[in-house]
Formats: sequence, structure tokens, C-alpha cells
Amino acid sequence: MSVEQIADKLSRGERIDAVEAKLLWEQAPLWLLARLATEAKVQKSGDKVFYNKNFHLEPTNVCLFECRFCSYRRRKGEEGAWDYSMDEVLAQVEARKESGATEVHIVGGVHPERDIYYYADMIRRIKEIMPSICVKAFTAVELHYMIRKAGLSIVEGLQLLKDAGMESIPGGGAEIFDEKIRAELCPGKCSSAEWLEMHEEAHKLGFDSNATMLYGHVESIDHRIDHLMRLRDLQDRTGGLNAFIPLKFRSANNGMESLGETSVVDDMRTLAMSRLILDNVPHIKAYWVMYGKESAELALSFGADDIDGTIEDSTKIYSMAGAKDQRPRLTIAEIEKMCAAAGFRAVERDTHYNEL
Ligand code: V47
Ligand code: SF4
Repeated sequence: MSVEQIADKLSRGERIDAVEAKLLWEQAPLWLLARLATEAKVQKSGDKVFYNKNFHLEPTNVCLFECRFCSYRRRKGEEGAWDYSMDEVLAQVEARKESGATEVHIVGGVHPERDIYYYADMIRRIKEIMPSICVKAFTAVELHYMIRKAGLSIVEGLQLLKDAGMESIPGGGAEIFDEKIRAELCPGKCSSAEWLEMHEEAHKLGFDSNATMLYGHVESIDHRIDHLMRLRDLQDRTGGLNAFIPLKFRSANNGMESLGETSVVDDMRTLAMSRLILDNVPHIKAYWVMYGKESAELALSFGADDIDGTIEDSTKIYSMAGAKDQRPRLTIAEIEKMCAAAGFRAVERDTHYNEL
């Protein structure tokens, strides 16, 4: 099959397989990927690019895992470690009470002394302060640890958090599903099968979720395609994924610094290919905090239809890994300008992609 034949297939709305995806990824000119991904994006979301008013809560960066790509985690008591008390976390929510935020994204290190009951209590108390806020919380890695520690089944653990007020699950912790690469990057963390199972069970219980892929380190194009195919299969089974978010490896201050970073061209090809392979995932997110604002704007011409949110200087994962914005924040006017510059219209959404 030729690049032209695969392009025709996509333009007819047909699904491509792993062999076709590889040929396209490696051989299609950049302009063609931009055109095909934009066609697929417009098919799903027309001229809209979604954003939300959100902030992150990162209760701690103390983590018992030692992912080699992570610039964020610290050991307890180590310089640069933080471990906010419940009151300190709630004070951060209190301070944002009048901000108009519709989503709080809670994520952090896997703290050995915290448990699911503590986090369920945290969610309940956040909802008391901001009753209408949507709690999108805990990567499958954090969930797996806290649920197993409590001796609960996945369904029991997720139900407990749902009863506390959690509505959605963020996409982190997926890294790369290939078992060999995963073992190299983040030994000891929940396996690929466990990550996928967590999301599948969550979807069955009525949560929606996102998925990510950490790329641009030691993986190959085959590993990226394998990752995307496993997500496409999950989505065929459940339909519960809202958005896919490719995460570019940022190399500062971590154990893989010597690898450097992949090019913007690679970033755009990866975005476009994600859109083309994941024909059943409605949204592809260009997470501007990780790319930087300029690349995020460019990403809108390569199939992305979401740029995450205003953030309000509330996350440190990427500033600690070398991202340009050390205090990440976007105003609505900036978001509207970015979208207009790419020829699209900014639309505010909630976590579940209802338009506001
Ligand atoms: O799982 C950690 C990644 C993830 C680095 O669901 C790194 O809406 C690049 O998943 N270089 C957490 N990436 C962040 C995440 C996320 C972010 C924004 C929105 C959503 C969503 C999810 O960050 C981790 C890991 O894959 N990460 N270190 C690094 N040096
Ligand atoms: Fe811990 Fe997450 Fe960093 Fe891994 S990526 S070391 S799980 S904080």
C-alpha cells in the first residue's frame, strides 16, 4: 500500500491498521499529515477548539516510585519535597472559590503514608467548599496503589471514590505500554494491563477518563503505534475516553537528561498520527503547559481540538522538567487569540465536554 492509498482510505473515513500507520508515520510529508489530521478533527469538532477553567492540586511530590523520566518526585524530607496537610490543600481550594473554575485536577506523587480514605475525605471536603466543581483525580498508578493498599477490589475502590464525589480520571501514568520499555522507564509501577484495566473498570462504573502517552525518549515508532492501538481497542470496548494527550518527554533535571528532547516536527507528526489512529476518541489535547504556548498553537493545525485550560499557575510537573513557563497560566483572551490564529473558535467546556 502507498502513502496516497492510505490517505484516500482515511479521507473516506476508514480505519487504518498498524502497518498502514507505520508507513504513514514514517513516510508521509508533514503537510499531508496536517491536512489529514485536520480533516479528521473537523469531522468531529468542526471549527471548535475546547478549553476549560481549571486548576491543579498537587498535594505532595513525595513518591515511592523512581520513574527515570521524572523531575518532580522527591524522597520524604529531601530538599524540594512538599507534603501539604489536609488544611493546606483545602486552603488552596478556598483561595480559588471565586475563580470560576469548573474542574480541579488532583495529581501527585504516590505517597507511602496516604490512603484511599484520606483522599476520599479530601474529595468530600473540596466539594463542600466548591459544590459544583468537577473532581478529576488520580492517575491509574495512584489509584492502583491506594486501592490495593486498602485491600479493596478495583470496583470497590473506584466506587468509594465515586461516592465521595470524584467524576473523572486523568490520563497520566500510561507512559508507554510496551512492557520492556515500561520496565526500563518506571519499574515497579502498575503494569500496562493494570493501567488499562483501571480505566476499563472506571468506564463501566460511569467515570469518563483521559489517556496519555509519554514519547520522545527510548521508544520507537512501533512502540508508539502499539500504545495507540491498545487505547483504540479499549475505546472500542467502552467508549469512555474523552481525550488523548501525547506528552513530550521534557529532559531537564531527571535521570534521562542525556537523551535531550525530540523536535517540534516529531511532536506535530505524533499529534497528527494520534488523531488518525484514534478514530474513536473524540478529543486530542495539546497540553500547552508541556509543549509551551507556541507549539500548542501550532498543534491546532495538526489535529488537536483541545488545549486543556487556564491552569492558574497550579502545576509544577513541567516547570520542574524544563518547560519555558515557570508559572503556567493562560487567560481566556490568550486562548481565544491562539485559537483564532489557527483559524478556529475557542469554546469553553466542562470536564465531560459539555459546552458552557
Ligand atoms: O504520568 C512526568 C508525565 C504525567 C515528565 O488527563 C512527564 O487531562 C514529560 O498525565 N516529561 C502526568 N512528561 C501529567 C498528565 C496530564 C497532564 C495534563 C492533563 C492531563 C489530563 C493529564 O506527566 C505522568 C508522566 O507521563 N511526566 N515527567 C517529563 N519529564
Ligand atoms: Fe512518582 Fe509519578 Fe514521578 Fe513516577 S512520574 S516518580 S509515579 S511522581
